[in-house]
Amino acid sequence: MASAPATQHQEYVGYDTITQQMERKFLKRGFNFNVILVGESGMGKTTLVNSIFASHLVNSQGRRTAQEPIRKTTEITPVTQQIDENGVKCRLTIIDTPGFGDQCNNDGCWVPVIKYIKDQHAAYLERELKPQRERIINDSRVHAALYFLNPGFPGLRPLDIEVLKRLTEVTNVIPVIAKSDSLTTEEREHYKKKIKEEMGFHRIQLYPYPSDEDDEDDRALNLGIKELLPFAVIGSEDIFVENGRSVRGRRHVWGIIDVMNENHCDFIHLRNFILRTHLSDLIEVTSQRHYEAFRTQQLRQIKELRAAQAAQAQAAQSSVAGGNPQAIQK
Ligand SMILES: Nc1nc2c(ncn2[C@@H]2O[C@H](COP(=O)(O)OP(=O)(O)O)[C@@H](O)[C@H]2O)c(=O)[nH]1
Ligand SMILES: [Mg+2]
Repeated sequence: MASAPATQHQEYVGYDTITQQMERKFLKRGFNFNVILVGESGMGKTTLVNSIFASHLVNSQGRRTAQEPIRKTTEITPVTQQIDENGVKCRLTIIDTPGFGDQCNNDGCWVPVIKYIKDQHAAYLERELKPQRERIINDSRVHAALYFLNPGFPGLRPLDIEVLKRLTEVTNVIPVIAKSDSLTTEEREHYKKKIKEEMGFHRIQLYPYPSDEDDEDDRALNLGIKELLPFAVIGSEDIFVENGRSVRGRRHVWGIIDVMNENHCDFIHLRNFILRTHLSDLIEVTSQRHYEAFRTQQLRQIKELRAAQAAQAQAAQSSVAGGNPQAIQK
């Protein structure tokens, strides 16, 4: 009777350390994260970003007191800062855009924003196609767009629909209801429901997108996020001490709204979503979905242009040859 084969002894070879090796490389290299802010001026864009990245930002630009004049962003302004958390270096670029809907005629007010996003894709493609390309291409591609909805209007305005349709084609859009402290709980829920329905009706495709790579946990997480959208947020750059506890909030005559309290608003969910659960995915999806679509379209156009030029050159050559019988005999 043949004896059973001895169980094979597996020697530890150590390839499981690849995650640590990658982590070391990543720590040294750091990463870029680029967020664009889109919405009307005075909607709390600057305040929200400063609230999200809190103490990490050196020069916060929001208004701190009611006396400060409102600063108007008249052109697209990217501001990059290197921030560091536990040795992980992030080159964070916040791209502020001129307020939407501020003009009597808002036709085409989204054009510079879309152009900016496409320009970053074009710059990346150009560097990628260089014969001697850099080992690590500086990534200025926009990884997320925070879209600020006005709390004074219950639903999507035609301008929002127009902008969101175009914006979702080029980047990961995260809609937020700005200054949601101005809404009652019922209004907030009604507003959210209505916006979700209208987004569905207009086929506005929001991030996160379903992926074949998603497992059960990813699906559950993304479903939870979709339920929350649009995030009803409150921003503040002020810290108060209440019952011996530091609170980031807004002081009103009746008390302090705690920005971090999930019973008050979705701020903490938005922050966790962007930074703790989906940061790497936002970067990856930008590259694999939005940039890839741009790249395919550009390369196809270049190919078509070259084919047209070649056909033109050939036609010109044969017409020259046609006019000169000697040329044919040769
Ligand atoms: N009530 C309320 N006011 C806010 C909120 N966020 C910002 N603000 C105030 O709105 C004003 C404009 O904010 P700012 O961040 O400069 O708006 P931006 O023009 O969109 O960048 C400032 O006075 C802020 O203090 C918020 O969530 N709720
Ligand atoms: Mg601002």
